[in-house]
Amino acid sequence: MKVALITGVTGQDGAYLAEFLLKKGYFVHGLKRRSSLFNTERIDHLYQDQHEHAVRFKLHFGDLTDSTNLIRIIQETQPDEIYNLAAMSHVQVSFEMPEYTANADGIGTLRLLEAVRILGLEKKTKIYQASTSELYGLVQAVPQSETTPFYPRSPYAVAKLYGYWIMVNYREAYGMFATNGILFNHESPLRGETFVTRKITRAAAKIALGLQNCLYLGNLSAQRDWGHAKDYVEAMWLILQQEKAEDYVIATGVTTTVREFVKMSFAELGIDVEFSGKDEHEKGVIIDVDTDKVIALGLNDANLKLGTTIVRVDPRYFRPTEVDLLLGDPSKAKKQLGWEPKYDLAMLVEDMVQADLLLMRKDEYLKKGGFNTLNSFE
Ligand code: NDP
Ligand code: GDR
Repeated sequence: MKVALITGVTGQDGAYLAEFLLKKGYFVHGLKRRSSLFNTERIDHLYQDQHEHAVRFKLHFGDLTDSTNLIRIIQETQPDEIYNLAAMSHVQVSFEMPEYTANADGIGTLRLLEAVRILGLEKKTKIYQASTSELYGLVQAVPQSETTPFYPRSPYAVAKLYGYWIMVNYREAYGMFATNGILFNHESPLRGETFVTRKITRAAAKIALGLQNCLYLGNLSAQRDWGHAKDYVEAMWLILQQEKAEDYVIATGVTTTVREFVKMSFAELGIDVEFSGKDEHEKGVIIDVDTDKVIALGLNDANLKLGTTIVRVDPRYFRPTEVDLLLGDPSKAKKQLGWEPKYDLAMLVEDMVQADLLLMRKDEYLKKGGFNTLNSFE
């Protein structure tokens, strides 16, 4: 039985990848951080009590900032494949926590590679590094491929740049099977709530149900190449099944603005919106711009009126340095890995909006039933 170790198993990709590998018959070990509240919501359905079952899924407490812990876990688990998905993954937050981000996302990758080397597993263990389209940053050329130069635009991207190159270096220096998947944005109903797509689909569902009035966003003109996380975890696995360790761009080859994603999300709920046309991207100025207005109603007409402003821009969400345009060229992955995404953007939006609608219907039900979900210790 093949053995995999996934760092970041409690995150969006970790959850989909764990499920994918379990279905393929792997024994899956996951690294999870200690937290004061349960943080395994995304993988609870995969977990079985080891007192009652012969399990193939085990969790280990650990952290990418702790070398000795990583060495011990790798020694105990002797993985054939390591998927390094753990990271402080929020670009805007990395401006607030640059040192921690460098430590976890940059040096953390080095710690894993060194742990494998110290344990003499260089020839046994294949390693996948979660590299990112954020490496391209300031646009040099589009579409972005494996040969496009990098120009990172955030502490997150700079840390990931270190992670990328240390993988290449260990591959060349020690002959390790060390690979980078340069993945463009990928989303799902499991996406963290503060990334823009999930923020939009959650808010759209709430607004449609009358549970929220307005959605505040930053730069609506940013363009992203959005795919579905389910498709992207398959690519991670394919990358490690190759004869030779190489780096691959994983993307859809289609780019879309945040503004368009807003419109598609509301349209999924039967709500047509139009953009006011005002210039909302004015850095450093407090503006309250009417952007997307309801022009036609759908789902529940009682909750919305024609002409209501449902999206406003808040400069708080503008980034000190922005990545304006990402558009990937996945030709190499399609040709060499035989990778083909099953979801397009419309299917992704539908999946996310419908999942959030279901979630928000629970809140609506509680509200109608007279329950107050706010807690107090007094
Ligand atoms: P998430 O933010 O959903 O998950 C990140 C995971 O890393 C979580 O399990 C988190 O734990 C864990 N983690 C954070 N810091 C540490 C640490 N110091 N030690 C151990 N674990 C830690 O990210 P995604 O699933 O979306 O992304 C997976 C990886 O792919 C990340 O490395 C990300 O940077 C990269 N990536 C993501 C893309 C995307 O569009 N989703 C695109 C390209 C790259 P906890 O649950 O406790 O917070
Ligand atoms: P990104 O994703 O920075 O591309 O990083 P995010 O969804 O955070 O931002 C995408 C774009 O939307 C703009 N935006 C907003 N973003 C957020 N989060 N919140 C807002 O309110 C908002 N309004 C507009 C942003 O400015 C940006 O241009 C993600 C992460 O998963 C990384 O870990 C990964 O490496 C890259 O994708 C590829």
